[in-house]
Amino acid sequence: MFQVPKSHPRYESLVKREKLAEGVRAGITSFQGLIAHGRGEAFDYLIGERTLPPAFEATRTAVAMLLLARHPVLSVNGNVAALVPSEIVKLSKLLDAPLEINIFYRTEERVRRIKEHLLKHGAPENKVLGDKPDALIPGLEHARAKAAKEGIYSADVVLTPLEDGDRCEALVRMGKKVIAIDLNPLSRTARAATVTIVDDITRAVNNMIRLTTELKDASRSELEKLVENFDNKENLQAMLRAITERLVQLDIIELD
Ligand code: PTJ
Repeated sequence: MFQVPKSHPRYESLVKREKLAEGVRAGITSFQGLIAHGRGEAFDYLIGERTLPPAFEATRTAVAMLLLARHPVLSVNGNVAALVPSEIVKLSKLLDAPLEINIFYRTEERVRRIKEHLLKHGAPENKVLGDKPDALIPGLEHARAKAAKEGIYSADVVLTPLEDGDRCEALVRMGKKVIAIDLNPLSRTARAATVTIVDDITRAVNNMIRLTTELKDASRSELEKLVENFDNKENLQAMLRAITERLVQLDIIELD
């Protein structure tokens, strides 16, 4: 792996790129995953590479929803496995929610490698699903339809980081609550999800770990209140406003 000097002003961003490049070399991440990350980076530049208040509010709501869930499942793709393997395993343990490998550019070899990678990062074998799919999500014509009956297929709440809009919409049609993590507030996924966290996956998952620890002893009614008071459309609008206000303050654009 290329050693990024710690003193580099874009150290964190360059380390993420290295993790993804290493993910491709290890057969975990798809080549297309690099392009998807580049799109995310562009939005993160506009956001200011930090968690903005509406994103934090969405994260808190997402955690409340996961804590209230009967059967929560965390979906893992090639980018998630490369960028936040130990963090996603930690979150899965804190929430007692299984991980399910679900990838768009599916090959059985890549599924196997992602599974090995998650096990290496401490996931218990029986908490990693997706290598033996036995159900199909209705309405999808690509490999992301493949699901585990005891996993995403029967889940009531699904965390889907870096998702494509198709499956997000299909899961919502099945009556599930879908939590997306997507730096692009304009994406189809962001619009279709029940809760969209417009934040970088690394920051979002770390915030989720912290908030799960904070909220795990809260009463059901407190958690329900957090969920009821949240409106995804309003939150996305607040994110777009926050981005625009930031750019105006930087004197990059002028609004009439
Ligand atoms: O491993 P696979 O085969 O499942 O492939 C994974 C990718 C990401 C390639 C696949 O799901 C895909 O093509 O996704 P899309 O449709 O490009 O959507 C990815 C979304 O994630 C885009 O809207 C990006 O802006 C966003 N994104 C990219 N990097 C990050 C991100 N969001 C949060 N954190 C990031 N680091």
